[in-house]
Amino acid sequence: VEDGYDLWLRYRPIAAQATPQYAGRATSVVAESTSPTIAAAASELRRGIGGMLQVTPAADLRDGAILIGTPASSALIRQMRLPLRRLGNEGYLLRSATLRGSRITVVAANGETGVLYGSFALLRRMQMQQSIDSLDISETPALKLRMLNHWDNLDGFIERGYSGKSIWNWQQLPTVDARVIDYARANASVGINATVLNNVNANAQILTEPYLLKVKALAGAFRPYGIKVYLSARFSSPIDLGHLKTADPLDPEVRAWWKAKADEIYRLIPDFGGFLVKANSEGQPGPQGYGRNHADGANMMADAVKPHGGLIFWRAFVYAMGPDQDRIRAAYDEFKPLDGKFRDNVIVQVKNGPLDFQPREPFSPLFGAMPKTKLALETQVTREYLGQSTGIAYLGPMWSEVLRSRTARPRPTSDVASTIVAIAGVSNVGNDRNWTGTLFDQANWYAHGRLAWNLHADPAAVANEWTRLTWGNAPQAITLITSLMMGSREATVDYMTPFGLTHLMGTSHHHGPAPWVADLGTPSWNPAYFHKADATGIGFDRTTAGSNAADQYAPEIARTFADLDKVPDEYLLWFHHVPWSHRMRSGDTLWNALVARYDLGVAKVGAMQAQWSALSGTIDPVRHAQVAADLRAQQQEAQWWRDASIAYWQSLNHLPLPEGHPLPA
Ligand code: GCW
Repeated sequence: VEDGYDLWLRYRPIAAQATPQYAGRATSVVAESTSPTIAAAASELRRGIGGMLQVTPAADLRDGAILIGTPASSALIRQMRLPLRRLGNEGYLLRSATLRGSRITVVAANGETGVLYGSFALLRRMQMQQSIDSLDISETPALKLRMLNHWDNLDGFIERGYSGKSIWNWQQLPTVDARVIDYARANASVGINATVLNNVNANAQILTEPYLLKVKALAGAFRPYGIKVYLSARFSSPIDLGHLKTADPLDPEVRAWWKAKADEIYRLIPDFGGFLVKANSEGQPGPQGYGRNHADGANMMADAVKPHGGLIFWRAFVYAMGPDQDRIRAAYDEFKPLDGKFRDNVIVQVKNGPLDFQPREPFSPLFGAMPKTKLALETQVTREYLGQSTGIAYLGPMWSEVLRSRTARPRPTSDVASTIVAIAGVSNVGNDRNWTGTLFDQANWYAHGRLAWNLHADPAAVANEWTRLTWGNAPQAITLITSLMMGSREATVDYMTPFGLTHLMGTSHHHGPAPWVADLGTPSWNPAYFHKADATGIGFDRTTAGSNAADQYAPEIARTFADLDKVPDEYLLWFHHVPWSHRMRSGDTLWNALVARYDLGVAKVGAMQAQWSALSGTIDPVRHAQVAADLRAQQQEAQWWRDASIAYWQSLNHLPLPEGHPLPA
């Protein structure tokens, strides 16, 4: 049944007419080691080849064999003297060769995880029906840390999860179920090598022994797949777990408590990754409660895990909750002065934009501004602010836009990609049969991994790849689905928050429009705080005349953003407050352009529906119908956003609808 469980690892039989190129290929899988990772690689190859070619591969060296391994654990590989030196621990080499008279394919690496990654890469080629003759391919990951962050609570609820409940079955653990292994396979297939199991709004209980024993079981299940386990730690754990009266990071007892806790964890899980911490953010406890700063807190925990090689991911998601400050300035204002103050095993984790995972934000000015600090880019794979489980929004283009954004510092040519050591994506995985709620949300999990592996990957190429793995290789389907995906995120921007508008979603659940909300107790949660619209104009002035947040960027970038003549249209209302009559570069007034942009967003979703309809008959009916239903919901949602937004703006500006705008249905 096509229920989506297999994700992009479907390994369906390759149609007879496409099989000849694999005749005499993949006849055998040869592994000279039985280590868990090599065994996982060999078993994946057998499974994939069995599925696609409908044969059971042998295990000996023969014509058409696939030989996998590392020089350390395979004499055959060692003897081939392959050029592996530059490939690090996780890179791999795929090469066609002749060994002892047999024509074979070699999957070789320095580290066993590299062999696993190479095996997935070889399978991917076959899934895409590409030739596996004359191979000479080597790849290495751009970043060492390619992570998922689960916002899973211990009771199974997932904060901002739209695909069921947590796949961590805390009742059943430490017995590990098959799904956990399939999760690890999926991650390894796209190179994800770290996972934080629990919500950053953390429950201290995760650090108690009963839970740690369960965490140990998960770590054991993931280890063969090259995935390290991390935990979100609540800063007040020493108090919450009933041991101390304070969590002051400079208190010797507190420091000793964390050290002992780290020692306990590492006794159970010697390769434990470390902690992720949300501190002094949205009510979470943190060092500021004791008059200390973020570096004091992070360093104290870093010292505890340091002897074990552990890391601390310390989030920079902090903001003013009051009316007078510009909320988006906060992370930079607090963290920039701390550059150089963090231990070398601290990584400051910065959301892609200065606000909060909106459909479009400019990149966070912290990227490039803390050259003496390790930074991680945090993205949200789950679509909290982009429609959640409605319709399609492929986020590859968004992440790529961020990664390619020029920071112009520390070097003139720096971009965001060049300023980070890790990427962490807030996971969209839940226990829905298809893992991610909608089938197309699987693409976001996939793209997260592929872009973390190759920061400069073309998101269209990633979409193309995922499409072929997920929907098959029919040329018409590949073209249509890829193009549908590539336009889908921009469509959400157009119908939700065009021209730099932001944070207009419904209170707390963040689904659907609510630009009229202005009375929340926390001022910087109000949509009205962000759009600042009234009878005369709209937008947030972040130039020197306003909050001056533009000035947090490198001078050259700041000048562009702060200059009304230079700011890109997509950031206009993010940086400027302008009259409704403001002339856009197109010559239109802002009001007319805004209405047209909402219409465009709605039209784009209509076009996506038409593209999808054209595929009926090409795609299995069950999955086709599911996506068609998703897109119908998105059509309604797009109209809802457009009509509600326009009506609300009109209630302020009393301007007539421009000609050509369809009246609300
Ligand atoms: O986007 C906001 C979410 C919160 C989340 C917070 C964060 C985990 O609405 O649900 O809390 O960001 O990133 O800490």
